Amino acid sequence: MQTTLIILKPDAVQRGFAGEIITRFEKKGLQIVACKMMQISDDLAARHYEAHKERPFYPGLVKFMTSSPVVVLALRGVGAIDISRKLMGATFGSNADPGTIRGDFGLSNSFNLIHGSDSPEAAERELTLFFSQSEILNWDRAINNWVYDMTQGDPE
Ligand code: 3AN
Repeated sequence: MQTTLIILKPDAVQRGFAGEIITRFEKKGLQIVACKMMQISDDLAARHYEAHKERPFYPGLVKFMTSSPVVVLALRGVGAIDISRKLMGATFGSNADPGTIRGDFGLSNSFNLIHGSDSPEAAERELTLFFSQSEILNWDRAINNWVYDMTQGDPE
């Protein structure tokens, strides 16, 4: 099982899409193991986006991410990182495929609704930035035996 960090960005929250976006992940079968609303500080945004700090879009990105509350989630499942990014679609709504979150809900080339970790290393780093250990709940989900084929022991 992988756990990934998802951020519903200020535009998603302001436009009232938080519920619909979370529903897409739930319907797919990913398990919510942490969820909270928060306002990202300048310091947290800087740490989260440190890989991009020399990029021309960095100041605008930090301003956007700190401008209004976000909803952060930890989602768990087999292949959760890649599955989440497929559900999100290409980076900007202008060229994301219909059927994806970014393709269906946005058209901007800077406001793009959602962040998802792009590798297991990024997920580990980002989960630690946004959640304390006690905020991630390792709960047994009753529907697991129907989301996954568990007949061989491992989730398939
Ligand atoms: P993704 O979120 O699809 O992994 P990346 O890793 O290419 O996209 O970019 C990281 C973040 O930087 C994106 N979430 C996006 O919001 C922002 N970003 C990338 N390119 C631009 C740009 N040209 N203008 C504004 N923001 C950008």
